[in-house]
Amino acid sequence: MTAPVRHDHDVQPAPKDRLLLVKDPLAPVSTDDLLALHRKMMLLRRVEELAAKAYTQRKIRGFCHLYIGQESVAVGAAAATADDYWITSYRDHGHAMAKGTSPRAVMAELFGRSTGASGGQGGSMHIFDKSVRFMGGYGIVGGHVPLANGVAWAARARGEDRVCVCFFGDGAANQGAFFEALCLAALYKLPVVFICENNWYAMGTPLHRQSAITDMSLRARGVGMTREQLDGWDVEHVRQRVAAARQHALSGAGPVLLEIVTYRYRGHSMSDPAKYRPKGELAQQQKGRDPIQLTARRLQADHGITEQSLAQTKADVDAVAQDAWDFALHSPEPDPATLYDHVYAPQQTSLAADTDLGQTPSKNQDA
Ligand SMILES: Cc1ncc(C[n+]2csc(CCOP(=O)(O)OP(=O)(O)O)c2C)c(N)n1
Ligand SMILES: [Mg+2]
Repeated sequence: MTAPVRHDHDVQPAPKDRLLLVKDPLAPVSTDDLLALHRKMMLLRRVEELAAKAYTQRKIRGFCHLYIGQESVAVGAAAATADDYWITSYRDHGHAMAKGTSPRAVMAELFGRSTGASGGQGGSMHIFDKSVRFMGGYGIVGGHVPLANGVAWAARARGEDRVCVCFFGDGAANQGAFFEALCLAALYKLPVVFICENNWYAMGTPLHRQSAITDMSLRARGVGMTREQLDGWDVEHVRQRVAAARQHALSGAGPVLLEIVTYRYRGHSMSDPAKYRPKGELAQQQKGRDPIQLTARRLQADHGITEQSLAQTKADVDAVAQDAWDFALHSPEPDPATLYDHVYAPQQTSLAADTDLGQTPSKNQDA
């Protein structure tokens, strides 16, 4: 008996819910590794506390979105994807440092100095560091999600054993480009790990007022993508589940959407006093679920680390952050002659030389 012919217009059953089944692929974290994760989270926080101070002193201008409270997500993810590509939104200082960009290069970028990661021409929202495969922060909500597909496509085409990790917010998961990118990524089984950092708010709008469903990982279901929702306050747990998602995506089984639930302590940006939060919500989060406190308690209880040693780590981190401030402050501003650099790609690329691209369009092409 031959199989029934399937016509494209036949009604198909809804895609099955594909949950991420890969078990924790990494060995449990050692004391040294946990100390390193703890230190990195503290560094992200301290650099951003200084950035907030610099902003109020008008040393940093323009937009400035802080990542304070969410550190366990980027730091845990970095421990599982050290050699992979990353791309993110405007809330990018923590991501860049977690991926390996130096605090000096981040702070100098915030100060608009030529020694910054993007030569001082990007600022807070546009840190970029190819040397650590950090493919940038982007200001258009959801706009970078399709770019993640391109990065992953290129990595696969070159035969690299790498995924693209794409971070975005709960608000971005309601944007059109996000849906289109998810659809194509699933269709082409691209090696992307999409990470929705659900920090409960998009600017001042709480999640339940942006979306009829509040489990954002369900966005994967309609396109047949594998998904998982997890709490993001425990850096060790984030590390394990991002490693699982990476393994799945690299196996050829297709991309994964991880929704990692977290919380931001500051306003949306430096100009937002965050008056929309219910009373007591922030204090409750800081007291019960702070990722840095959680790791500190674990280091003491399960790894025999003393309070004195943790205090020393804090002093070391404070010094590194202060050094970044001093470096930024004493760095030169970009040369005005470079103002228009990097706005457009150079016209004469090898591609342009081989094709019609880059040639002046004829009158007919103009029409
Ligand atoms: C296409 C687009 N629409 C609106 C904005 C204005 N805007 C900037 S951030 C933001 C909220 C995004 O929230 P979310 O995705 O949850 O990220 P979070 O800021 O919480 O990290 C909005 C609406 C924008 N930058 N781009
Ligand atoms: Mg949000």
